[in-house]
Amino acid sequence: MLIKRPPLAGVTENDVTPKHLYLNRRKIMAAGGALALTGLTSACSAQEPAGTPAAPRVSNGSLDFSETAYRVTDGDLTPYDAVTGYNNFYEFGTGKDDPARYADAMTTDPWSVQVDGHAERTGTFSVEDLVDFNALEERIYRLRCVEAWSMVIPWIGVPLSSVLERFRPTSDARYVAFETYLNRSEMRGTRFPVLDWPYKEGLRMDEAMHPLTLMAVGLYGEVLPNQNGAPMRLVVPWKYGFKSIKSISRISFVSEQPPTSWKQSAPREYGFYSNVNPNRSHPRWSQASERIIGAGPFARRDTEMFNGYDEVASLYAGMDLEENY
Ligand SMILES: Nc1nc2c(c(=O)[nH]1)N[C@H]1C(S)=C(S)[C@@H](COP(=O)(O)O)O[C@H]1N2
Ligand SMILES: [Mo]
Repeated sequence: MLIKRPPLAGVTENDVTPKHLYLNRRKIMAAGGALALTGLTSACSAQEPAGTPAAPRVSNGSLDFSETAYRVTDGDLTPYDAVTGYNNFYEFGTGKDDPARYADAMTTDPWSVQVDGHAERTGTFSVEDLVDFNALEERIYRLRCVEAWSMVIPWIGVPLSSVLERFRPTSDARYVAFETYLNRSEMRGTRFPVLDWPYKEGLRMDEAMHPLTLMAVGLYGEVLPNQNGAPMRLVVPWKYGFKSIKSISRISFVSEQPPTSWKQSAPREYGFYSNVNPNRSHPRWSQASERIIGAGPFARRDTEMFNGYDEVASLYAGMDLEENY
């Protein structure tokens, strides 16, 4: 199916000729407020095999993402307004529109990330220390929420492996744990004990280093809106959305499987792995199909194993994924 890239507000397709995104330190600004409509549409008109992405071409400080879409997902892109208006970010409330309404209160600049544990380099780092802004890629990934809905989003980021390698993790680092920033005055949802704050997530090291795993800093050609996890968040496309932790402020290299917020709060419902699996129902609902957000009230699709990203299957060879949910 064709990937259609909807124009951003106030921009018609005719206005859009340049295929360039201009980067200005942490600001990702699309040229003229618009994106590579024509370029990306043709680049993504067919299902393409996953592979090593071409490096974005850089000229005069501008990046051309038109040929770098790493993995083309079938289905239309979710409209920008749904991507940024229908969110889970419980630190700002449990309603889907709470993050869009309240996340602006979060200070994202300056931002510091504590890196600790089994690595040769540890300490406190800025976003620029972690992410090479000259190596950004655009990747169109489907994000499948455990609540049985999904969105297809053009993310901008770098492979998480390129972030983690900077710290030279040692052989004792078998897992990597992440924490979200916590500021109770900026995050009104954290006044309630919905989860054990700060929000915590984790990956096995091989999952973290897998080339599909992204550290995202933008979407739709823009810097990440706060409600989507500014200034940087994970996107782990073969796992339920809650593994894709937002607004990361701590990264720890650890030897044991780390505690994760959803598993802690309801271990029978949410496991550490949380791979998208249509064959294993959530105790309270089926995972066999999903609602397509932004495509009308009745739009649904069948859920695919690993959310369709089959290339990760070998990570779980020999594991019982009903046990290790
Ligand atoms: N810190 C934090 N990260 C989070 C969440 C959250 O509540 N807090 N929700 C998760 C869930 S359940 C989903 S489905 C995705 C939603 O990402 P999106 O709002 O950018 O689509 O973020 C995940 N990351
Ligand atoms: Mo979710």
